[in-house]
Amino acid sequence: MEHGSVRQETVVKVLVLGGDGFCGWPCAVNLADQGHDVLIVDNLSRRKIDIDLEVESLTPITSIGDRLKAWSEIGGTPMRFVHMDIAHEYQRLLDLLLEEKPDSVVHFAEQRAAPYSMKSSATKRYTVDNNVNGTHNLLAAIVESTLDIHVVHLGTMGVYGYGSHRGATIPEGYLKVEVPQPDGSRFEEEILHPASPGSVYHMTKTLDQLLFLYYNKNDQVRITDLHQGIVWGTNTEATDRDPRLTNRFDYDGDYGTVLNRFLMQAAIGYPLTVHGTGGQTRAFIHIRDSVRCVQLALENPPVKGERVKIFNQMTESHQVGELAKKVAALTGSKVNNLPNPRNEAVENDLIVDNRCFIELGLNPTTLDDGLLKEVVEIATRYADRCDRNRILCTSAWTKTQAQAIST
Ligand code: NAD
Ligand code: USQ
Repeated sequence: MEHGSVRQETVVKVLVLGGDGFCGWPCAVNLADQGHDVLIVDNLSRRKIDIDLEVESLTPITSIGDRLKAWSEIGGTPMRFVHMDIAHEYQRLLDLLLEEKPDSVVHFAEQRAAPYSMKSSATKRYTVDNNVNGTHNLLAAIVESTLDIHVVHLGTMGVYGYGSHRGATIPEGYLKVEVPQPDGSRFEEEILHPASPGSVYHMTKTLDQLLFLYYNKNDQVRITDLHQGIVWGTNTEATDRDPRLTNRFDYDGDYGTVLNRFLMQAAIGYPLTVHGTGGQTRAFIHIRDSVRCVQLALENPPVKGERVKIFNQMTESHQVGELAKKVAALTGSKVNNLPNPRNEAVENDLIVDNRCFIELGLNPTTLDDGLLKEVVEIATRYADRCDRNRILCTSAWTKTQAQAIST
């Protein structure tokens, strides 16, 4: 087998919704690399938002057409592409399902940046409309098609919230609770973990969860919801095979996520932008592991009638301030504690149960394995493409934060 990849014995047909994005593209490439029949569905809205925000991926990315051509030219199992807005083209989505009869759909197609979702009423409304409609259209279309399609959805660790969990371990989606009765008796129940979103974007993911719960209960739609942490890194072994396959690297104040931003900032000698004290603890996962987890989820679908499977898709937790210190120690960068544009807890604990993926064989890439390599190979190579004016986060959660960051 080329490049040492292992092909699955059964070829499955997979639609990858949002397959031109940061997580979706390497995931689609990986599935094609396993020999699966991959059809990418994307409305290219992420590329259009870059144009609106006047920013570009730090890495130069080619068009979706060139990406697919390059993949075929280097001998990859060809992938197809359909330009479609899943939130607003219901009939086309239904027709596509009926025509293609996929075994599975991986759903990445949402507006995923918390700061962008908090930028203005327009971006709040866009995020809710796009994400909730997109997910609902998919579920309604699956039911209308009468096909038994497994949905793998990319959710977020942020549905659990980042307040204090008082040292408790966050379970994989469901929480066992004891309900006290007036007569003093108690009964036990397993419920969806209470939602506590920290942005309009995160709120849409909590709404997605209810849509899944309902369609699973009412129509037995088979669903795996992956509660993913912050993804860092850029390429996978497969997207590294040709420069035209390179993945995007967002570093700007709206779409850049914290660790990749710190790595890029270190590469250009910009003081690391820690919001507040840096006491916020978050969950992280490398893009290589994210891709592998999606594959594992596809290979281990729930059976008909099983409740929604929820996996915590993360490999390690870190405090933002500690991460900055780690990157600074490796690179000699300065750390800058800035007023926080977000309305979030100054400090929180985060202990996460991620047994499901570990038991399925995930062998995590830790920060210590890949961090320096990432700084040197990507951020430094493309440092001259960075627009320093786009680094600071300017989307404020409320007027209070807007005032604080403007002074
Ligand atoms: P991204 O913005 O890079 O990719 C999303 C893709 O979906 C884009 O290509 C976009 O054009 C497409 N899209 C959006 N709305 C669409 C619509 N209505 N119809 C068709 N296509 C549409 O984001 P990403 O970082 O790849 O994230 C993918 C998913 O993973 C998101 O749902 C996100 O919430 C989740 N996630 C991401 C991270 C992370 O750190 N990047 C972490 C946890 C979860
Ligand atoms: N932060 C800084 N400095 C920065 C950028 C961010 O201190 O320059 C802080 C933020 O204030 C926040 C934390 O770092 O406390 C994480 O911010 P982020 O932008 O890296 O991550 P977030 O907004 O939570 O969103 C990202 C993805 C989203 C995904 C989520 C997973 O954009 O799609 O759902 O990570 S999670 O965080 O687990 O909810």
